[in-house]
Amino acid sequence: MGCIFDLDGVIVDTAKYHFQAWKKLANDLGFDFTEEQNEKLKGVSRAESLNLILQWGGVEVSDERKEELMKSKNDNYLSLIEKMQPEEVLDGVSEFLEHLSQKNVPIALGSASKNAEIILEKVGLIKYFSVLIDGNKVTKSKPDPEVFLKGAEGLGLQPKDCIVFEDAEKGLQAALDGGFYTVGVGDPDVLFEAHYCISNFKNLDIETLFKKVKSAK
Ligand code: B16
Ligand code: MG
Repeated sequence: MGCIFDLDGVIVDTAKYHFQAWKKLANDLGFDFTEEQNEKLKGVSRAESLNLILQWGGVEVSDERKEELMKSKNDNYLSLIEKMQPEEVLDGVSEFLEHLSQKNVPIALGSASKNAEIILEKVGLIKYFSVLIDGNKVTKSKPDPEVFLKGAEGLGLQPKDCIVFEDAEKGLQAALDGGFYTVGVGDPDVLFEAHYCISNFKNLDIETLFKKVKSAK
C-alpha cells in the first residue's frame, strides 16, 4: 500500500499566500478578490485560477497579457513562499510522514502546484517523497485523476492499493474517479464523499487508517 498527498491544505497552508498574490493582482486590475473566491481556487491550476478571477472581475485580456499576469502573480507568490519555514507544516504531518517511512509505506505527492518541489524543500519534507507529481508533470487539472494516477504509477502501485489525502472537493473527486481510497483532510460536511475524514494528522496510525478506509461504504 502507498500514500499520495496533496500539498496545499494537506501538508502546508499555501492558500493564504496564493490569496495575497491573487488579491494584489485583482486590486492592480481595479477589482477586489475575497477569501470566499479564494476557496474556490483550491486545487485549481494557475491558468484556470486566472481565468476565473478575470471572469469574476469582469475583465477581458489577450492570451499574451494572461501570460504576463500569471508571471507577475507567480513572482509575487514565490517571494512570499521564499520565507516559508518547517514550522509551517500542518499539525502532525511531519510525524505521520516519519511513521510511514518507518513502516516502509511509499509516499508520493500529487499537487496541482508548479512550485511544489520548492515548497517541500523549504519546509524540509522532500526526503520523504519517492515520487513527485506536480503541475509541471500533468496536462489535465483536478478533478481529472491524472495527477494521482501518475503518482500511483510512479510508486508502482494500483489506485486500489493507495490512499489519497485531499482537502479540496475537486481533488477528492479526482481521487475517487481514479479508483483510490480517499482521506479528506478538513470539514467532513464538505468532504463527505471521502472514505474517511480527519481534521489533522496528529496520532494517526497507518494500519488503523487502512482498515477504516477499506471498511467504508
Ligand atoms: P501554482 P494543490 C494547488 O495546490 C492550489 O490549491 C491552487 O490554489 C493553486 O492555484 C495550484 O496549486 C497551482 O499552484 O500557481 O503554484 O502552480 O492543492 O493541488 O497542492
Ligand atoms: Mg489542496
